[in-house]
Amino acid sequence: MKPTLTIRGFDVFRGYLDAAKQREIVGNLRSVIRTAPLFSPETRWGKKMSVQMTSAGKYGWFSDRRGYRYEEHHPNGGAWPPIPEAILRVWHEVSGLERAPDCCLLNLYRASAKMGMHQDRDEADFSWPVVSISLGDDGLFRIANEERGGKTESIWLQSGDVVVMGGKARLHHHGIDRIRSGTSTLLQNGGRINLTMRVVD
Ligand code: MD3
Ligand code: FE
Repeated sequence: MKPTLTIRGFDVFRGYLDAAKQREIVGNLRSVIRTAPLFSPETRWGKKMSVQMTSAGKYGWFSDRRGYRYEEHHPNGGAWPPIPEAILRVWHEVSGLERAPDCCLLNLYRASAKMGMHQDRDEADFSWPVVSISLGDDGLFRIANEERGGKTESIWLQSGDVVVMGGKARLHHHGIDRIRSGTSTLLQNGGRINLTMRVVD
């Protein structure tokens, strides 16, 4: 399948998930959150992130003053729930990989939440792609370079969009500048959910 557009090596599949599929996935996520409640991680500098998170899969992403890492347990001590089938299907379809991801990280952005520019480098092998699914309100996604600084490009990600970050793009800096509230009715309380599937080991 061909991406709608490619921006700095990121393949964007616009409207990949129709409304019914998006609702199915949101239903699955409600059960994930019941088992593994959302929390706001602390950065290395002890500041609470504005994004709320949880995970599904063998590993979940976690952060506190000790640093960024993957953990086999939720901060409440329980195992992370399995990654829902409908989400795994998207990974296999767009990546073409047989191997399943080890982690599905769920980021919830309420109206004023954002995510600063960063690289994802807590995984062991950067040759595996990362696949992202956007649900709910539009989010302004900013893409920079592998090196710090330099020119950036932005695109609005909408509910149902899927993005594949592989190859050289895997180590590009990126972030979410802002959320456009009220652009989607998918989530009862508004906001934006982003799912990222990763191979961790
Ligand atoms: C490029 N999430 O969870 S998704 C993240 O919308 C993250 O919540 C953003 O950055 C969000 O780490 C952006 C797009 C994305 C995700 C992972 C990447 C881009 C990526 C990993 C490597 C390179
Ligand atoms: Fe990231």
